Amino acid sequence: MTTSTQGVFNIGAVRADFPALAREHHPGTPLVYLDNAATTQKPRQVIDELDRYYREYNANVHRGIHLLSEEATAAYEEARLKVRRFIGAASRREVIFTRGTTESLNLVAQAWGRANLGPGDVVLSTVMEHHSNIVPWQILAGEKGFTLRFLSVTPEGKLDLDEYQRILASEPVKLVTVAAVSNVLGTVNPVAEMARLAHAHGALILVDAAQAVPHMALNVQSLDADFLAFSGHKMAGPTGIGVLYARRALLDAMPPWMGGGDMISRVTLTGTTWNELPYKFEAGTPSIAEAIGLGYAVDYLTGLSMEAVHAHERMLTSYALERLAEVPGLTLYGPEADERGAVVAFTVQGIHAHDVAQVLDMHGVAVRAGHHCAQPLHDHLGVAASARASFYLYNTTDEIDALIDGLYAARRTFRI
Ligand code: 7TS
Repeated sequence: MTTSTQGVFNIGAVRADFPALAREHHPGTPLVYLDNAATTQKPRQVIDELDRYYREYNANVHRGIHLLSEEATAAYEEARLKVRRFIGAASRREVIFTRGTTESLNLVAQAWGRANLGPGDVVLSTVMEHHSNIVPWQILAGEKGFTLRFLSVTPEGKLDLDEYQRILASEPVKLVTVAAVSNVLGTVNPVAEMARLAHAHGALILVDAAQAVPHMALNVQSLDADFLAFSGHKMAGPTGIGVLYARRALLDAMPPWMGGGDMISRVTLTGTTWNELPYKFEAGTPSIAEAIGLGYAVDYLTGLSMEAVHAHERMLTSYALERLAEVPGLTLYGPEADERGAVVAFTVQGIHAHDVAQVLDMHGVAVRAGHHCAQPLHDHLGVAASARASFYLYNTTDEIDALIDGLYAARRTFRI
């Protein structure tokens, strides 16, 4: 494993921050972790703070007047401020902590969608979405009677902006909901341009940034997003914590989704008034340790700089695309390196994607195989499953070489 400086930061020092990367995969085989689109590993800075929280200041937030509760509340709210700065939100009140992208998307559907969508309205999504940006809309469309439409994907794995403009110009689109980066094709969608066009036609835009916020500098105001969702666990943070960013005016007008503790101002047996933002949307005891951990992940990423993270991942992705193209019988999905994030999905002729992943696993290389929660996209591609390698800031070109060696081994195993 290389420990030399690679890309724009010291990769050896970065790798040393992630304890899991030092473990063996199987006895005697180093771990090559290339399943970062599913979840990333965590640096000791995050792990240590989770540990410290439970050892030293574990308490519920926004409730007690005792010292521990004050410390926990301060740390939880400090994490919100870190996230606010990281995504460039105008106010901390626009940063709502959820359990993850899935919950954030469901929150928009159930709170904003339920109050604003009905027969005659169109919600415009895309064929390349993760199920979590399709199913909540299908559930709601069944109840509220609006139409759910999907933009198609070109042979290069991109959205067709002409089709987008045609639909916006001719149909009563109220909401566009689109992934900033596809978790299968890796396509970086032109969400700023899509936001501009949506607004020009009186529609709002919801950006699923689960595969974007962890990998590139992103600013919700320059993007002009109305709603934006992401998960902590895909950006070196803990599981069980995510974010919904939304414009304040939208949040003010939206009814709450879940009812319970902390989201109320005054409850009587005949009625209830809501707490101020963002608490109106944070019912119940939140993921306190996880939010604090996310704040430390944000510090970690900021310390490296998102520009450096992005540059490193672009270098890895270009190298991976180049090397994968050498493998006989391999089909790559998605656009060229300069138009994609750090995700590479592929199939190998004559070998099922699960078998590819299994042979790679025997060689210590962790990738995901299957439909990656994007079945409509796989239907569109005409394959039931693909194998997927996805990179993060700690991966190296040596690890991509290990992936390629594993693929040649798979070809030998299956005598192809
Ligand atoms: N949207 C996109 C684009 C995603 O990639 C994922 C998770 C989600 C939403 C849902 O995020 P969650 O944190 O709420 O689960 N994607 C993947 C994946 O590609 N492999 O495992 C999870």
